[in-house]
Amino acid sequence: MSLAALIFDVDGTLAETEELHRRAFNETFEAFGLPWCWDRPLYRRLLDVTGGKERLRSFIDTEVPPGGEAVLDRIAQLHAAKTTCYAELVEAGEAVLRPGVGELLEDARRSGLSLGIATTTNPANVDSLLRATLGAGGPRMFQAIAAGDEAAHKKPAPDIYRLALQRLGIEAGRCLAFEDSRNGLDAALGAGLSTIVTPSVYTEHQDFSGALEVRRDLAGFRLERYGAGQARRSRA
Ligand code: XBP
Ligand code: MG
Repeated sequence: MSLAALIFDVDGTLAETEELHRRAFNETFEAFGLPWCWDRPLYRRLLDVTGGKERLRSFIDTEVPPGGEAVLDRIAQLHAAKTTCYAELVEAGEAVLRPGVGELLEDARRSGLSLGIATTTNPANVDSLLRATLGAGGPRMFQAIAAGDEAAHKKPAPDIYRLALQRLGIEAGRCLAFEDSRNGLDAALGAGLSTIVTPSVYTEHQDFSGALEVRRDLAGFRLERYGAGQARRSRA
């Protein structure tokens, strides 16, 4: 069956953004007067929980940090402040597309494929990243964007990918997913999607059994190998 759409995860896949998220969390903790600082080893562990709000709650429950109890009923407020901080970092040009991503998006557009996004991060973060890396028209390159709390259950649940498929109006068998993490791979597989994995700095240690292919990055990725040409021919 010919390939009709590509669906991309965002954090770690389009760009190595988790370092910016970690910085945004730490700057927000400081702004809220919290004596917390997530270093890289701790953040790697915390990333097992997807969703910034859920990650914060899990940190408080499992690490029992000073002042944690008092934050539990202000998590949404703290997370909103973190999102603003993250947007400032992205808009300052701190995020760049990973190798091959820009070229693949352009190749997909030329091949007549639809483009989708299925991410745990919130819609505001998607918008700021796409504008910062692809220009003002970046968000419009994607026919379907499914993000954050739009899904009842976050990755590894398949909900966000099912929502992206529904918005694209294309069956899973004609799509290819791109992910960087085990949670993301499980979400995409759960939605019936063949998945290409490009591990990121925070996920390179993970097991990606079940992936169609695991590759260092998307440089030199050839759509023809996955049936894009058939899509082009079928549109001829
Ligand atoms: C990665 C996530 C997100 C980000 C932080 O999303 O799990 O929670 O770490 O963003 P994905 P928020 O890999 O699915 O793109 O604070 O907005 O959740
Ligand atoms: Mg990711």
